[in-house]
Amino acid sequence: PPAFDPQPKHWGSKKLLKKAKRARADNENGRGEAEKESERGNALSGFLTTAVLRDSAREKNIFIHGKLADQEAVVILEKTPIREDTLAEIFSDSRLKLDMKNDIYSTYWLQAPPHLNEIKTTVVCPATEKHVNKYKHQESFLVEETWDDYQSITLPYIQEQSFSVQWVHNILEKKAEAERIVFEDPDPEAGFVLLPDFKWDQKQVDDLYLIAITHKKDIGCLRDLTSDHLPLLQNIFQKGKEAILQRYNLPASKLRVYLHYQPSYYHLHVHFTKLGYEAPGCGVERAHLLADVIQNLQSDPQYYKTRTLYFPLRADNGLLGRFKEAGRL
Ligand code: GTA
Repeated sequence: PPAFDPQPKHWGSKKLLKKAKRARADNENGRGEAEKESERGNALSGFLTTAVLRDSAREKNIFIHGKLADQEAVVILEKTPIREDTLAEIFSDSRLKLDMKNDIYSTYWLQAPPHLNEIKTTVVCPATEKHVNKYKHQESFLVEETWDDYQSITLPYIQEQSFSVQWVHNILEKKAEAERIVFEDPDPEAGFVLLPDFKWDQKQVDDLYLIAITHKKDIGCLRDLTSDHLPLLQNIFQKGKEAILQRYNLPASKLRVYLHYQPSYYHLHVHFTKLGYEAPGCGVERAHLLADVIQNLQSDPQYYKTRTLYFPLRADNGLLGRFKEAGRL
């Protein structure tokens, strides 16, 4: 396969490029901020660990709750995949310490050059209790939600309790991540912004993960969709796939394109991940293929306002408590 080039080859429009350049210059949350941050030194040096929320030897990550300058914070540390294009440098420029040798078998500790040994680090600060709970390892329960349940239990809960979507508005208004945008259709009705998900380090396409965020701000989730939204959904599907082919050389047959129900953030967005990469939340109990959503709405304009939907909730999710109180679990 061709070498993966993380530099943008294609932008949605010249206007977007100009806008992004402007944003880069004065953006408080975007790249400007990233540069200022690295000049300031290690912002995590004062981080005090309160508890390990979860860790996985197989996934090579750890989710930590702690305090950063007296504010609650969650820090996620994750080892990144070893890229084929770095192998030559790893073999030639590393230090190698023998661990053990037995007949034809030997193991070593290889100390790679620092730039090939980085840990992807995600910081949520200030973090709410809901963030802390979200990242804890917890038992899950499958919930069965009728349209009536949605209206009487789920909707009131998400109106009171859902995560802020300020980060989404920052992206749409080019106040953050403007330089990361891969494609934009600026149409206010059918338009969207396509950019790398913050779980993806963009260093290899094997775990490609982008999200398409709608310009329309009044669609929260699957339950709000009717056939009126077909032009929007078809536009995201078509142009999202085209942009990914052009930028990452990955055809539609290699993509898993889906929506989450329930999502964490109630502003409509579509996940584009590489087929074969087991992204968190890509299982059948949470992911709804965009192709299926489109067909369901074509055959019944009110499909998502009539069907019972199933989704998993973690043990201390407040919505699970509401379903229990209502005798629905
Ligand atoms: N570009 O600021 C952002 C941003 N935020 C705040 C969230 N996202 C962002 N993307 C950009 N900039 O895929 C992304 C999320 C997610 C999507 C929202 O927006 O990464 P959703 O509404 O359906 O919510 O999608 P979802 O999937 O529950 O959210 P999330 O955060 O991905 O959590 C699901 C599970 O993924 C977590 O429980 C955890 O198991 C795992 N996870 C989350 N973050 C990480 C991480 N950094 N590293 C490894 N695993 C993670």
